[in-house]
Amino acid sequence: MEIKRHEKPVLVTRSSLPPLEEYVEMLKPIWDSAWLTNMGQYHEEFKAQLKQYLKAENLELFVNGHLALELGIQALKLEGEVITTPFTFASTTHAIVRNGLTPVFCDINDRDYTMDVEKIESLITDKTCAIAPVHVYGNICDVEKIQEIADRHNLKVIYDAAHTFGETYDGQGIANFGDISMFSLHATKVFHSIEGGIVSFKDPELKDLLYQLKNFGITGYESVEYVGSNGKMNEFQAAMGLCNLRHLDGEIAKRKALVERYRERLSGVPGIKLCEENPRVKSNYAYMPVVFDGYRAGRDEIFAALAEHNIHARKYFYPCVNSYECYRGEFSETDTPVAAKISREVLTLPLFAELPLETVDEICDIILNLKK
Ligand code: T4K
Repeated sequence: MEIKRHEKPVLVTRSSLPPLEEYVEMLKPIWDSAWLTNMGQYHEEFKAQLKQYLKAENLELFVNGHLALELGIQALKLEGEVITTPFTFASTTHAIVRNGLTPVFCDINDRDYTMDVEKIESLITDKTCAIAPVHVYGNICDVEKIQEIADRHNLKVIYDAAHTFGETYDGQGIANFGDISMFSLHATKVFHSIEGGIVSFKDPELKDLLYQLKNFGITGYESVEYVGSNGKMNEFQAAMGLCNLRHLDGEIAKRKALVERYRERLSGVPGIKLCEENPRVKSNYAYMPVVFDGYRAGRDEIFAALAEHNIHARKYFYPCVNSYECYRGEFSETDTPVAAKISREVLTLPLFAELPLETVDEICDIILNLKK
């Protein structure tokens, strides 16, 4: 049967929104108090609820995920080299570089595309101060091995946990691993506050510093002790986060059903690789990455075939960070061959709570019916 072109574009994701009335109701107290930002009532309430949901003792809120990561790294007061992954969004590396630190790229494994822990130690030098892995697509890194290496070499561990809101590992909130973890609450994420970010941290002493760094480094009415930034989450964001949190479990359940359908249809097909599932992880079903390795059509052909039907997958994450224009001459993707290969073969398929199951079937049909 011929698959019709969609009239409206099917995009890689679509922000979940609460019922409009629910959000409008939340806005009334903001109007009454005229307190719009700078750590208002919703900010505090949101923080308290997030601690519960994430099963995390220590966390701070930020205006977006990137600034959260940048300021989280600043709070650790590091110098030197940070071992990180090139298979990520621009933010991870930029946050390192904007802190005056030097990224050192470690390759990824080809099972779940997180940092290859067997390759970390050979990259450690006397300048290394931290390891900054990414739980990419919500796939949890080998947190035990990474911590063991960090402990042995006295290094900090900074997780870019942008994709992992609400996930657990052996029942433990993922926020509890490493020295800090950053969660993105961007509109495109499983859970969002329009824009937003969280830093969870192990050392409770970081609490005041993180709070001050997101508020220009101000430490009192007449004192500014740090060169901080403006990273404050406003009340409209916090209100959106509070509303969305009420609906989150239902949203994740819908995503789960869609991912299961994708997996049912695409797994076991020669040339198509899906991420290995980790039974220790409770997933949030953030992304649907598919790798085409030796399939009868290449990644770019599949991308184009879907686009002909007005279905727009994305090439997250292509190109690798170590081949960006802004880092040209400094790094090379030939140093991380697995990341370079996967980034040329991966496509993230549309996935969002309101995506109809029939569209998942159409996407799979388009992929599976492609002629050579
Ligand atoms: N670390 C990692 C590993 C990350 O992936 C990210 C962000 C960060 C750090 C930094 O966190 P934030 O500072 O962003 O909190 C998107 C997101 O903007 C970005 O948050 C995300 N990663 C990245 C993977 O994806 P783009 O440039 O692809 O976004 P865009 O505008 O093309 O949107 C993608 C699709 O989302 C659209 O086709 C439709 C849908 N969409 C988009 C927006 C803006 C909506 O449904 N609603 C919206 O409001 O980066």
